Amino acid sequence: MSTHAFELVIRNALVATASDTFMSDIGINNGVIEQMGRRLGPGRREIDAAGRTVTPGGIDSHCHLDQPMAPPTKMADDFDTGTRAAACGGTTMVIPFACQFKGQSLKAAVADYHQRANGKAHVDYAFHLIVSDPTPEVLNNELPELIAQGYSSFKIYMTYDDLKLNDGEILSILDCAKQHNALVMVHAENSDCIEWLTRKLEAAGKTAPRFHAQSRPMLVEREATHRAIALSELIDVPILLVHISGREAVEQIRWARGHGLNIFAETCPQYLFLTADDLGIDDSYLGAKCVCSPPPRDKGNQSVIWDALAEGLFTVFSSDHAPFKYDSPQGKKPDGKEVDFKYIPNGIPGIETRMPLLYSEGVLKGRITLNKFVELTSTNAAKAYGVHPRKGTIAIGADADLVIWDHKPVEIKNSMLHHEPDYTPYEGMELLAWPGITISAGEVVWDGTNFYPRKGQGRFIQCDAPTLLPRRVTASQRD
Ligand code: DUC
Ligand code: ZN
Ligand code: ZN
Repeated sequence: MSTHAFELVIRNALVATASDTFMSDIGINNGVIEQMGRRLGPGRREIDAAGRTVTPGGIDSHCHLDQPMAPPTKMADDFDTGTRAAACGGTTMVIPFACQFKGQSLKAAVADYHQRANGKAHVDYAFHLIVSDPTPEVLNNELPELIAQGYSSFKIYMTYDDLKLNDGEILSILDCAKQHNALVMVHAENSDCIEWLTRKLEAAGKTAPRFHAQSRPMLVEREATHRAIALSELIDVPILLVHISGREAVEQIRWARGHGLNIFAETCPQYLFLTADDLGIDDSYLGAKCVCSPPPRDKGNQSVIWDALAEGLFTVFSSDHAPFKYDSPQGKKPDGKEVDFKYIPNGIPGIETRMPLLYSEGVLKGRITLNKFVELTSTNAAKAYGVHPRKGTIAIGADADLVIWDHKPVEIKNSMLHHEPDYTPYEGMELLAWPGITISAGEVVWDGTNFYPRKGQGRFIQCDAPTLLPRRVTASQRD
């Protein structure tokens, strides 16, 4: 019989959850937190965390990995390299998207995405769905069955020709989500305005990467955000607005909340640390590196996003990691060419930098509390996507997914990151901290210097209904 009470004990941790900060040891067996308290029994392996903060592993609830794209474009990260980078940046669960092509069955999209993930992930994962073709079969049969099987969230688009839905289609999807207790994530930008502005810019010869930002001004996000809120109000179902970029959209969300509507929202690092100027580096094609949608705005909008994070307007902080190489015919230079902005693949890498950016610039610089950091990077995502309390907190019975933080100066360089893209938009930024140890299901997967692969050991996690709000019950069920 083993003389060890635990496979792993983390001693003297300053544990932070979304609500509390306290000193504790953490005793781990079989990948699960079995005991917490002071002076726990011995572990086969022990880590002394004295003087260091321990938070729940991050949940990156908006990232794109190996999502099928129209050739020549191809995402640079798959479930192997994407979850490797996630782990080294303190993220222990990812939720990328199984994307339905128009004309495709949703179940076929899910089956294909499982093939892509199978045997590759180093940390646990779940899938959101992207619904681009809400046929009666999808709405009446596929979605209800998939929700019951553990896919309880789906993203819909109000822009992008191959994905966008009209308002009637959006209403049908919201109604389905209401009936089956799922959460709809909305990409809110007005498609017709973007198309019209793009044509005007092209006619004026304004096709460099920096004009991407001018083709999608804040107004187009504000209008679509307002419309999405109205559609959700009409159906009386919560929605989560993704990648909110600045003041005008924040105002819409604040208005909705003020009127008692259950509107949730997400923002991302690019809206705190980049501006539209980053799309115009030297007025050269380099700006393509930061082309994403919605585009980064300006310093004033960055402040609005910081304030809204601190105040609790945002529910989750995700990366929207959409990984393309800059100098690649499959990436930002389709077929090897410097193309007009409208043909540049949208998205930037950020799965590894998301947690350290917010910890350093948010917590250590006094903009948000440590508990707010935990809520935004882990706990609320676990609740929104139905994996709490197994994920998203540090508690007896929860998965042992943890980050032990090192407070030390770190200059971000792409060469130290573990993703595949050949750049990071945050090159040269100086941070005050980095994950010193990441633990996934009780195993050290990153020790601050080395990555310890767990390829194929990352598990597919079925998602239950969201628990951000009390469960809806009818009057007869209540009485
Ligand atoms: N915008 C999206 O909506 N998804 C991926 C990347 C991006 O820029
Ligand atoms: Zn989007
Ligand atoms: Zn996205």
